Amino acid sequence: MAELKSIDPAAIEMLEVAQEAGHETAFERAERIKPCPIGDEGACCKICFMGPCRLVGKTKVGVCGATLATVAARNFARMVAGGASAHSDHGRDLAFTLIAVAKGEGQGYQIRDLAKLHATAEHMDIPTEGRTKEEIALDVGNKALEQFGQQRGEIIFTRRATPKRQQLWRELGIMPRGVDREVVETLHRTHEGVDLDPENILDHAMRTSLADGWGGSMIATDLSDILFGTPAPVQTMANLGVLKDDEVNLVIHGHEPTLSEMIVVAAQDPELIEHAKSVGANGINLAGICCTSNEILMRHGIPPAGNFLHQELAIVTGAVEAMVVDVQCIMQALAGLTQHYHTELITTSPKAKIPGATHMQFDEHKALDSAKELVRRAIDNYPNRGKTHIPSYTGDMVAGFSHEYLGYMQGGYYRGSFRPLNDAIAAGRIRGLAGVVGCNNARVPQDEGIINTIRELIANDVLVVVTGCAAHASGKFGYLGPEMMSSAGAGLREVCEAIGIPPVLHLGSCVDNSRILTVLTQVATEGGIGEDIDDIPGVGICPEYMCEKAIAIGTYCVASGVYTIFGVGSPVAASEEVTNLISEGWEKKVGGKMEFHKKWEDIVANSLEHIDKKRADLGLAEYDPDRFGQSGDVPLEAFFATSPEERNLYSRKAYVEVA
Ligand code: XCC
Repeated sequence: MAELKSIDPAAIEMLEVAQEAGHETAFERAERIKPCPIGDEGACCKICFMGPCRLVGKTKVGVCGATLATVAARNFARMVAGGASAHSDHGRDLAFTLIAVAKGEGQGYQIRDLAKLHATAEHMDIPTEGRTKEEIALDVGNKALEQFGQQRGEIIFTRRATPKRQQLWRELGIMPRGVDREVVETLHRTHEGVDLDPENILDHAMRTSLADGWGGSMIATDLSDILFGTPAPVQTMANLGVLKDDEVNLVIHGHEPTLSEMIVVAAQDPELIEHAKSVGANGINLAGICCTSNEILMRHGIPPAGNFLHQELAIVTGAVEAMVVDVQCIMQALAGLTQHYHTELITTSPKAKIPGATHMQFDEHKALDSAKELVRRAIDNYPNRGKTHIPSYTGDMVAGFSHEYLGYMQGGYYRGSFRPLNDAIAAGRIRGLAGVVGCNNARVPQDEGIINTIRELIANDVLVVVTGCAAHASGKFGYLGPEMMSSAGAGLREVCEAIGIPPVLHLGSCVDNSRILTVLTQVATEGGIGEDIDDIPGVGICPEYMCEKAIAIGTYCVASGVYTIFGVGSPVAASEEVTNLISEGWEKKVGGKMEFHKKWEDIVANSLEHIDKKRADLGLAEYDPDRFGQSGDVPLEAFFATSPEERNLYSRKAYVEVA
């Protein structure tokens, strides 16, 4: 019954292959292991050893007297802290890398985007006049590091939010002070017998999430752009069909761009390519899974082999010589599964080892050497390859829409603005905006919620931005290609044609959800559709969430003013009080609210209703699907007829101008 597990034909095909071979994947395990009905809804407290207390039936409080609302709120806050830690630790590592590069100790790396370095320095009050890029980068790296350990004051990038929003955070006492401080305080408050007021716990969850979105994640995005280049449109393909039968396939999986960037360089090394040929392969083929994939996709057009639930399926093709992983979203099952294939699973982070995998620790000071070693290892494994089965599915896609590029597309490098977008929203050509982000979850059919939601939204003239595994899903189904223009509503289509963008824009990895915060703030400050994020006719959607990071992202979106809807089910469903606190309660406080709707139809309906309500609140023209006709021309085709160099004009130009 593979059909019910995924709507992706490549996944269905590979599940059958796995079944025939007698190998179990997450899809089957999810069927076999039913979720614990108590923990599932947030009603289990295992914070102390008088428990675990299960607050069901007649049991209204735990041994210590903790109520269901307190327990559910604590569980929720701990998820936020877990997610915020993951994103932020990633940001911290990039700060260390930037510092190493500034000191000339980062082998193989360089500062790629000077414009972004200068812009970031400016945001941090770091002088740039008459200083070398290394001097500036060292200060930026150190300032970024300070944000983690800072004990008082405000995380520096929160000043990128609208003045109104900053003021609100201060008044509510949820302005984040330092990344590590907020996370530690969450763990303290939710320790046995500390903060027992659900509302107070949840307020601090917002503060912690803001330290992620406007802190750790934003630092990760900015420093990655400085080091590896700010993305601009790239064309490629997505899905398991990008694996090659006659080449060495190296799949990079996880989240951090540091090592993968170097692997991209190493894979082009003529000596290594020669070596690949010497073992009988036609070349070296890189592909990605999860967000490491998004990082090298956005900047180099390296094709994604798929999203979260594709990691095991990639191994089952028998065509992967090495799967190199760093941190986050890596299933332990890979270790067992690779035992049945020639694939070598290689862990690279001291923070993330897997029993049964080969560990080759990555050192950013010897990055290129480490990367070459990994590529060589994959090549050496090619002769061990047995029977392969690569499904032939791929989707054509465009990625690489940084917020800088969006500004550029709407007015050029010097006059980049969000005016055209705001005008289109005000006029009703674009009904509203939606971010569709996040994971796959083996408890729901893979990609079903993501794809159906996006399809309905663009048909209803909602411009969609995507990140993370939702972006991979979009790519696999061709939703990121120019052809999708024809599936958009007439008004949206007109705008996309005029600006030259597809109706679904890939903004990057999960930490790059910080780009969405920046875009929304720019839209709000541009004027014409309100003055803060919660005025904008827009929604955030995570149809198939599975991890704590998604909850952290959702919470910082809400605290920034976004109506945020999750699919799958609610982790606080057991407590009506908490359910209300994070929806109506948070809406009263911060203008955004969090809801969970299992069916994608309900997600779409609630999104459109909210967008129309915001339009009405702003006094904008009522949305009318028939007002705008189809113009018939497709300038995007002209866009794709240009050379990749021309399309990368912005990055190149920025580099040249500032240098
Ligand atoms: Fe992981 Fe970022 Fe979720 Fe995909 S989307 S399953 S977090 S890779 Ni963020």
